[in-house]
Amino acid sequence: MPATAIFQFDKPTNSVEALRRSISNRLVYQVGKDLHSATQRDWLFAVFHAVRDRIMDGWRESLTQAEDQDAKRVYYLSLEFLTGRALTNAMLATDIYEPVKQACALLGADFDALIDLEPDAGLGNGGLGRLAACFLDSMATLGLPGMGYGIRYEFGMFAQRIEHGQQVEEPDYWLVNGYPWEFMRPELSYTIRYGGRLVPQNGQSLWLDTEDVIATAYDSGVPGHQMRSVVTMRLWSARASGGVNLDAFNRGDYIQAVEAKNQSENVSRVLYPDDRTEHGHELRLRQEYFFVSASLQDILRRHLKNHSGFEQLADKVAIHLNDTHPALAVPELMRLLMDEHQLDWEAAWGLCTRIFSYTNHTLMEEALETWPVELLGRVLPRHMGLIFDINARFLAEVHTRFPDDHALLRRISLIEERGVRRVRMAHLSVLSSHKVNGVSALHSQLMVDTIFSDFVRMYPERFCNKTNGITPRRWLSLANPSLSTLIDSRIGPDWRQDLDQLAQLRDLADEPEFQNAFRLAKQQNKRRLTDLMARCPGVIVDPHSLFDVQVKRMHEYKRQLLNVLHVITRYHRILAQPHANWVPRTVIFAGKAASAYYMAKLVIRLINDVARVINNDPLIGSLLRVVFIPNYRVSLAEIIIPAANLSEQISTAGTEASGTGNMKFALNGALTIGTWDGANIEIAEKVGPDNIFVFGNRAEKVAELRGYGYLPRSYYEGNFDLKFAIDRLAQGGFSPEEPGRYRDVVNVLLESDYYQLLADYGDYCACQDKVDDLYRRPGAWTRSAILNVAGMGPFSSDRTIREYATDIWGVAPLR
Ligand code: T68
Repeated sequence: MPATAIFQFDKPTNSVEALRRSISNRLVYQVGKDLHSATQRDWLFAVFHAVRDRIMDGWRESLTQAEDQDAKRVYYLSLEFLTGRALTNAMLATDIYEPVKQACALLGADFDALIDLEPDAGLGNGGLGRLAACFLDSMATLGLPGMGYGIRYEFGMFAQRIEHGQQVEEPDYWLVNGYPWEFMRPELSYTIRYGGRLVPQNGQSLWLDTEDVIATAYDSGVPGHQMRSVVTMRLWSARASGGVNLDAFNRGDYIQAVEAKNQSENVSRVLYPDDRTEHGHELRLRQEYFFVSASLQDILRRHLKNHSGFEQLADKVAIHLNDTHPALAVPELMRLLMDEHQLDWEAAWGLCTRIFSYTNHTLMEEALETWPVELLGRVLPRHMGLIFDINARFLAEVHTRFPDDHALLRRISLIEERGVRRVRMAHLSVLSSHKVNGVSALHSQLMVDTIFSDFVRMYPERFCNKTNGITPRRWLSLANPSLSTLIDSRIGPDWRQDLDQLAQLRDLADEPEFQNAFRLAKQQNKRRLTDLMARCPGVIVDPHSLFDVQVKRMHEYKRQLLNVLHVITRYHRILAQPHANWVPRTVIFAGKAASAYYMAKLVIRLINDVARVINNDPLIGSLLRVVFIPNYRVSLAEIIIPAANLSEQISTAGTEASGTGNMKFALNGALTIGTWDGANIEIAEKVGPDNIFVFGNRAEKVAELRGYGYLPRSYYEGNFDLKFAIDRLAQGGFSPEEPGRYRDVVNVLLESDYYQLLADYGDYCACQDKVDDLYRRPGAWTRSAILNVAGMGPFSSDRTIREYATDIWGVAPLR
């Protein structure tokens, strides 16, 4: 009998009864418990396994199809995947949410409680990492052959506690109880080499005496909507290559024997929690090379399984660099092709420039990655040599095309020569990629006008825009069941995979019945958040007040401080005219600050101090409340965002590359108050200028002010409310126990104010008054909110990924 006939198994089905049996079986045979001994977490794991079983057939099928069709695949290389929780998303994708819930009820397991026990996979800092997670969801939903490659950090983004108003970081040991969603693949292990020395031999370079670390694959399945396909997210974990040091062990020094092992396993230990400025750390460099090398070895192995050489590599493989963090993939592919597979330079480089593409996520000088030549040369000597070779050939080409422009050579070189010599990773990425994209129309334009203008002269056809998007499955269907059910009742459920269908809601925007139902859904979400805030941080708010929300990383350019200045002004105005017709507001903040980012941490403290003063002022009553919700993360965003009335997107124009939170809020029926920045601009175009509150200087004006000498004091002197707010801060009005606590905040505002808060303050406050005016007219407000939802079709990450697939990667959906 053929093996395939012997190999039979029971495909799981999705009835409540089948699920009840699966969960019971998994509890007994996988978790090792029974009805009487099971803890809440045991139930969670049993459910996890039962649900995972139900994506396996689809997952295998996706892999088999890609292989059978010899399809071109895209590999998305990202140092961050901020996926959050997996279970509810998977139940929705497989259409078993309700049956699982019922099965749990039959078994006496508390469904809501166990769902809430799942830790977030917080393997990212913010927008960039969350974008990668949305992209995998969309790839799966579109049926695109591809994978995500990253690092399986043992510690994800730190957990944030607020103690006496200040941020305290705690390690996020999310794997401590195991992670039942993943599969360890020990057979997929690769050696990653560091250090050592180069020995020239027959025109080749031998890389000898390296310190080695083993990378082992852990796979998670990302199921697409209705299981169209399942995409693999393959994360690498580090293991010491030599086990324990036997010499030391035999000398009886056990601790020293395991020390080296611990050292090399550090490479996948922890996510760097600084999303901008953390450069020059050797461990970070090792992390970047670690996952890039493992991924490339894996990609070439897969290719050679079905192809005899590399002639077709660029027709079968597209590799995307999510920012420059994986840019070492370029010299690593060169090394693998030349040193391990004996291709010559031209062949290897030709393949690179057809295979790689690169997304830039920021124009900020301090966020552009560079590595000291000394460090790179020590940790990765072969790669440093290859980068020099790439650069030499490149500069020769530049010189040929622009023979008289010596300044150009210095500006465009892969090596920054001023001061300590450093490798410019963005230049390496642009040079090696056939496409380079920004993440919103404005950002892509600024990108070609500023940081890459020299490269545009050389390779104009490379540059393009791909405006970001978000997955409607997680950010509407999962996060906002109330609104999703309402939408389903009017236009059916297919918007989940075709978000443009939301445009049909435009016809309902004036219908009183729909408006009422829409308001009711929002009110349910506001109650959910009100309850959460009552538990933590323990602030009672009026669920009918206007929920004004700013949640995102704490950063000076995102200007949470501008929001605070408005809050202070509002507070003073209410005190001055307590009986005016105020719209009650709850101003909500959440977000983490990098642990070494002094200003960002000080703003967190200020928010908490301001909250304490205002929330305890009996003269204010419920007209104004300020809440800082600790430990912002994906699962918290899923509760906060659907409850918002107003979305704060107030970065200095020209600084926020795109923003994706802005899209999540609008999709959930919040109105935006925002600057003419990033994707706010495109949102305004799609929802209509009457349905968004735009304020502040535009990017050209910001640059102009910076150029002519910006004088923050002139705004301070010229605006009574602003002066009053800043003076109160300076006098310790919100920190009477330590009047000088916010001296640095005041100094930054008055002396430099790089992000021009004071220039935008007046317009911002005026715009906030317009917000109040509209909120006083519930019909008009709700109409605008509905039109926001209706206009969000283009911001589905399905649209974004379709564009990447066609314009950049050249991959097509599986048949
Ligand atoms: C964000 N960038 C952009 N960076 O700020 C945001 N950086 O406008 C955009 O919407 C988003 O990317 C997606 O394109 C980041 O989130 C990082 O997280 C980061 C992490 C490590 C190092 C540098």
